[in-house]
Amino acid sequence: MKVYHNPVHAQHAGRQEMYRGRLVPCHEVPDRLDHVLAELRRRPVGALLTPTSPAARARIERIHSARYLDFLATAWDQWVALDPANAALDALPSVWPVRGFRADVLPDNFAARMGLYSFDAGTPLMAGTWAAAQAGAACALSAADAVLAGEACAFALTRPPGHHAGPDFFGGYCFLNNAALAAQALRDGGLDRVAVLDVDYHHGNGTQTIFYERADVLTVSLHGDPRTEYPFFLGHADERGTGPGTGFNLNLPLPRGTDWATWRAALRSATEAIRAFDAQALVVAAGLDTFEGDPISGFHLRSADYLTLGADLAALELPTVFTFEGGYAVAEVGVNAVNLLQGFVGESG
Ligand code: Q9C
Ligand code: ZN
Repeated sequence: MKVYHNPVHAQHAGRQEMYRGRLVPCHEVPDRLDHVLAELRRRPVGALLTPTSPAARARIERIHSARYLDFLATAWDQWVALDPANAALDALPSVWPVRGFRADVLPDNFAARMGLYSFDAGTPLMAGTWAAAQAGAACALSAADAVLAGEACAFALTRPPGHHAGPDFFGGYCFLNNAALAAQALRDGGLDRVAVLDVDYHHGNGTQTIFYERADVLTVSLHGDPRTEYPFFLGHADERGTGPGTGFNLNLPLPRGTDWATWRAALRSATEAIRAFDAQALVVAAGLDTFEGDPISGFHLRSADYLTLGADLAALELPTVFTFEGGYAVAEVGVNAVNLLQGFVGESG
């Protein structure tokens, strides 16, 4: 296994997110990735690498719109231009175009543009966000390229995470959709059918939206039921895809409190769908926030369960790219992530 880690991830370090009327400390912190790196140095599963080249804009545009990327690239400068004192603050959106508003007219106002390109007030943007997100995309693309070159599996160890980010929006701590970038890179590298399996606690709404009308990328997500769990407005079982994509999205929502036995039974439905699709490669959006100790989630998986999960995924016998998504029990996220990878590679390491 090749592990591509993001050397500039810590340039994205949000201070606060909006929660129940207050600004509270961010859950998605640089320490998360550092714990995974530290555990990988203790228990190596393969070579620790950094991407050899930056992510080409053309490869990112396979997933994200040009106007969204232009916005992300300039957002920090626009924020500071409003007031030089803003340089000491994170930018957070506070106004959104809901049903009936127009999304086609690009507003001059910066707050309006933040809202146009986002869906929550929990995802701060700061000076280093764009650099970190781009380097993360490079990790995802390098991991896909390694698999295309014959590697059995590769891990994109990056933050900010990606699975909530859509074609032209950020949210859920995500800016660029690393799993979607990897899946598209596998398609562009010549594979006809790619499956994305999202095991993060939260529904992978960005990935679902990106591929919703397509039959060449099967998207499957196991997650907390959106009736009660973030991101609330997508992730129901009746969302099966549309147009040519009909039948190529599978959501497996589970109630808060779900334990490993029930979760694993749903995983079996997911892997059966991936087999039936006859996928040629797999992208796993590897969130570790299904852990019993996660501070913002409600499933009860234990650290040892990630070893079994890794082995269950390996049983698909597909070339596999993992992307690092959620997981906010910071002290345990390293052990849990490396258990997943160790379970996947097995005794052979
Ligand atoms: N107080 C990922 O796991 N906020 N994103 C929930 C917590 C949003 C999670 C409220 C959670 C986003 C990649
Ligand atoms: Zn999550």
